[in-house]
Amino acid sequence: MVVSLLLVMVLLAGCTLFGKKEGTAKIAVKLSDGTPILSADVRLVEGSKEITKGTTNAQGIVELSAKPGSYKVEVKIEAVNQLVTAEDEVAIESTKTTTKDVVVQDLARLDVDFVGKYDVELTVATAVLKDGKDLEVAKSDVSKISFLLKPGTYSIEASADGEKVETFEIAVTAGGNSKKLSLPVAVRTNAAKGKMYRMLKLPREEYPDSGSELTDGAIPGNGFRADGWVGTWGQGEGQAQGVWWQVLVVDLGAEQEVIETRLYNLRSEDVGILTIKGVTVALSSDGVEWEVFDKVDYTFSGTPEVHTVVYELPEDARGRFVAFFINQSSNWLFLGEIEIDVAVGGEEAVEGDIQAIDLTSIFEIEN
Ligand SMILES: [Ca+2]
Repeated sequence: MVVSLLLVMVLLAGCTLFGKKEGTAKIAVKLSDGTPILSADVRLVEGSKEITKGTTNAQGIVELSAKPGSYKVEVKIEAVNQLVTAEDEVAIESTKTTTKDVVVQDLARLDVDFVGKYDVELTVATAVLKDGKDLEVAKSDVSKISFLLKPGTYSIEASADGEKVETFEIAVTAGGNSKKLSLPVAVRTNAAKGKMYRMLKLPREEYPDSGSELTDGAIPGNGFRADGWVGTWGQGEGQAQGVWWQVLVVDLGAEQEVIETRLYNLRSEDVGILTIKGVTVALSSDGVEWEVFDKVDYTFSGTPEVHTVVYELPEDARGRFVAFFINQSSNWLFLGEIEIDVAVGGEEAVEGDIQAIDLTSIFEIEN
């Protein structure tokens, strides 16, 4: 008992007499303009012996503890295509935190943000950094990229949808460099979902519309008895024998850049339900003035029952109301869903009322 108590006293005394308590070096690794350097490896070295090490955090800071004394600070940074090093010194005092900035000269950080049409953040399929010589660093599926590199002139080749490749020349100076690179690519969304629509020829009793079947986001299954098919008859007043059609209009709620429409329709040949023969699309911002685009014929291939009739609008076509003139192959038209892709970020508020639209006047209907 006495012996162990003595031992404790000796140990306590030893601490204060022979070993001083540790202190901390708070080391900030920066570029010449103060931009923090993340993920830099930092070592405290005494003579040639490594005492402790760490990696800088998102603020470019690492805290290293060691006994009081003077140390060499060694910094290693993985830059593009090369390892960059820097050295400095720090004096650590017992129980204190010493702040030390290590500034790395002649190094740059390049932060790139990709945006598409309407400044919407874009994920590029590939971004390739080049320096005009042998350097080539590719990154895939990114919306933001960051490089640590030597100051100089670089180029970035970006492709967003596989087809559109743009090359940007970038002058990079020592310190932080932020660039926003804009690609002529729209981010798409189906704006018809949940929206109101009207059709000229109302659904038949047997295949009714709850009022939202065509924009509820659900595509019905095969067979005319499957849930969600809205059946209308193409026959109507004033029509020539053997010509069947329907007029439909969707209210997107705001003016949009319309890229593509898709009409899901049923072909069940044995019961006389055939695919759409052709579609004409018209756009309007107020529901009164219409821009009518060219008719697109649909030729079905294969045997699937559910067909998708795709209509691509010319570039920069805009409207709040999207009208369809549907040429049918037979008297029956079974529609299950309407999708209208618009460019995200391009909406603009406009006045209009879908109920006030005269559905018979949009297209020059041949009687
Ligand atoms: Ca549906």
